[in-house]
Amino acid sequence: VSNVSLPPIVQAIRGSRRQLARLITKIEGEQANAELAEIYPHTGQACLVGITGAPGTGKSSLVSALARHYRGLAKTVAILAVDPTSPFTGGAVLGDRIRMRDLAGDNGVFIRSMATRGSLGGLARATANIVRALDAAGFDYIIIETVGAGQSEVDIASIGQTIIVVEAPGLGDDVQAIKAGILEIADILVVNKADRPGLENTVRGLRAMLDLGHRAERLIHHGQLMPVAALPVPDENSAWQPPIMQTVATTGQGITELAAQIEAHQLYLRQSGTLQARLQASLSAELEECLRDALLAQIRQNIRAEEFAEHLAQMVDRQQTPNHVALQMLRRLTPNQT
Ligand SMILES: Nc1nc2c(ncn2[C@@H]2O[C@H](COP(=O)(O)OP(=O)(O)OP(=O)(O)O)[C@@H](O)[C@H]2O)c(=O)[nH]1
Ligand SMILES: [Mg+2]
Repeated sequence: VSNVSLPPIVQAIRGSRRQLARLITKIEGEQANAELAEIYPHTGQACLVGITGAPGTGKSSLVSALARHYRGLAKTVAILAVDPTSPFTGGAVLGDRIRMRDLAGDNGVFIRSMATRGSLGGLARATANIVRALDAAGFDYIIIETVGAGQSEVDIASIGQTIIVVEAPGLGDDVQAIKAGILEIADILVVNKADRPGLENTVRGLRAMLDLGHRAERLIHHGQLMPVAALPVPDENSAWQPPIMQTVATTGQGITELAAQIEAHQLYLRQSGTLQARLQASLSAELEECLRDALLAQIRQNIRAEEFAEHLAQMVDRQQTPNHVALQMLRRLTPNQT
């Protein structure tokens, strides 16, 4: 039976790569609220893996190796690169393209790079919504690559479930390359390029930093509108301890072990209730963001330019505080209230 008569969004959900690509382009470029509402009930199935770390540590190579591993298990994989320097964006050196080639021709793999500019509502929200599209399209694994968490515009920790932080030996001062903040979001630490000299130092340095820091359970830090069930606080013994794995992404060494740790972490997230708690926290934060946007849009619609200028003048003249003006504007939206 031909799919062609079905609505594009249904085709995307049922596996049309062309319609999926179109949907993603739409999400990137414009308001896609109707589409997002339609795919939303189909989300929540995929395993979301975030891969981050300093430039050149081998993130893309690792993504490819993991994707190959999952394909070997007959699982489907979507790869989202949120990184202008990534080989996935096409700025690849020849070697990278050759390594990608077997993935690119595979129907069970979908590779997409994010346009870093011009995303409506910001790159972070576009990324989260594209992950939803990939999720609805039924990919078993969605791997998101971002460069240098912490400085990145995209908060990978609030999008991914299992966060892998990649380090490599011989990148300047071994452990200095890793910022304390990035360790906090790591569920799994990978020392890639384990075939390179300096491996022992890097691993030792990472272990020392892990032992030093109390690893606070990852939280969504944005303000929260609604009371959200507190994240479960696991006792010392049952809490997840981020393992330090060693890989050679270019040969596949250590990839099976890494995949096993990803499974273990996913199991932990589910059994401890952490996955559910994080979902509540991030949805609550997203709702708050949506409310803020919608309210602002309504207020802008209701306030004429002259009126705004008047308010502005009053604030400048120190007659009215911004807070007072804001409340006045808000009252205009809800005239029934006193
Ligand atoms: N020796 C060695 N080289 C590796 C390994 N993994 C990746 N490389 C090489 O390191 C270089 C960078 O690899 P990428 O996978 O592009 O690294 P990346 O972290 O994605 O880089 P950016 O996206 O630019 O930040 C490439 O030339 C890879 O071939 C490894 O395990 N061992
Ligand atoms: Mg890369």
